[in-house]
Amino acid sequence: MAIMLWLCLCLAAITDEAMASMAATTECVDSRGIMPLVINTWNFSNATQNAWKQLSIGGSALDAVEIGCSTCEREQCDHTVGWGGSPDENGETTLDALIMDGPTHKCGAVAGLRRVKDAISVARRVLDNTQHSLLVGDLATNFAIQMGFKEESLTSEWSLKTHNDWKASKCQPNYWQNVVPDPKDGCGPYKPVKGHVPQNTGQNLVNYENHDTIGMVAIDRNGSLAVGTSTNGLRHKIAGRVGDSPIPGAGGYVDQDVGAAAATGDGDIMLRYLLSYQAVEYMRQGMAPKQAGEETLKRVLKKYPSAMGAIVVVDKNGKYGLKSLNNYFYIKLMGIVLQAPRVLTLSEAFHTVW
Ligand code: SD4
Repeated sequence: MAIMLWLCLCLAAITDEAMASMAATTECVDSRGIMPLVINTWNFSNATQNAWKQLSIGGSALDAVEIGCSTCEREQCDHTVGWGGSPDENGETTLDALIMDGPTHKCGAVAGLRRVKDAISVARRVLDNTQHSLLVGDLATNFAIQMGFKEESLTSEWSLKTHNDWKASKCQPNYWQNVVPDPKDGCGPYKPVKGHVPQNTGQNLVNYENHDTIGMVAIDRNGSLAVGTSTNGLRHKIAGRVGDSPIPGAGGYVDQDVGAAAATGDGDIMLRYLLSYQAVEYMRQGMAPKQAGEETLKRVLKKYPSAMGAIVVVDKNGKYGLKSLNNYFYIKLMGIVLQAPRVLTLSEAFHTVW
């Protein structure tokens, strides 16, 4: 009976009427107090809804985050997820994705995946069909082909134009430092300058034009947690660069006994702090999701006061918190939470939760 009631409420949640009704207040809790949830970074509502539909028909959290993230890959969300976006310095789009399962603590990830569009599903194959956690580059492509995925170009008209415009503007901006010729004034190839001292330039290339990884956390009706991420990384990245998104503990992390987190933003900086792992560990020590997110990001700010990034933190009971560095999440509509039957934009969530 409880399951039936749960199902009814959840199915109601995905009707247009319910989606539009921000005033609905009934919560989708079963008799064990489990509150299913989908939450993701940025305003990728089709991804959220497709993940939610999966939960509503009794699907697992793991399936929900795969379906949610692959929705964005297909839609090429903001040109920053999926094929045809964020060309690297050679003009190629490569993909990073991670999927992690709470109950088994297994994960599957791909980094620098070339010529295959379905990054999160390839990551899922790593999780399901291997004992490994992370495959990279061309060899990840070979694995994907063996698993039945199609090999095809990831270049789009948009990525081609973006790359050509960048070349025409003397390869600005770029991520080089301590090299000659001066990377602020021209394209490579570059050579290292001898005897430089490592420095934090404070340069920030992650901004409105260059962001929007999907990071998604789901809780299903059995209370199982999962997290997924998918991105094509940073625009004009140096070929071979991998960010935080496919790295367990950095782009996403889940501990079934505690909760989960997913991060978005300047992955070169953020992965140095293993932000998602840290947020979950803070919750293990007793912090609420909101405080865990805050404390985690404070660590970044100490050394990188102008860093751009954000984190979504969820405890195993479905309480969530969102926190961004330097108003990163305020750049535009930040994301979506679906905790049936109420749809909450993250901007609203900020007001109600933070
Ligand atoms: C990366 N963290 O590759 C990703 C980019 C991102 O919002 O999240 N942008 O560094």
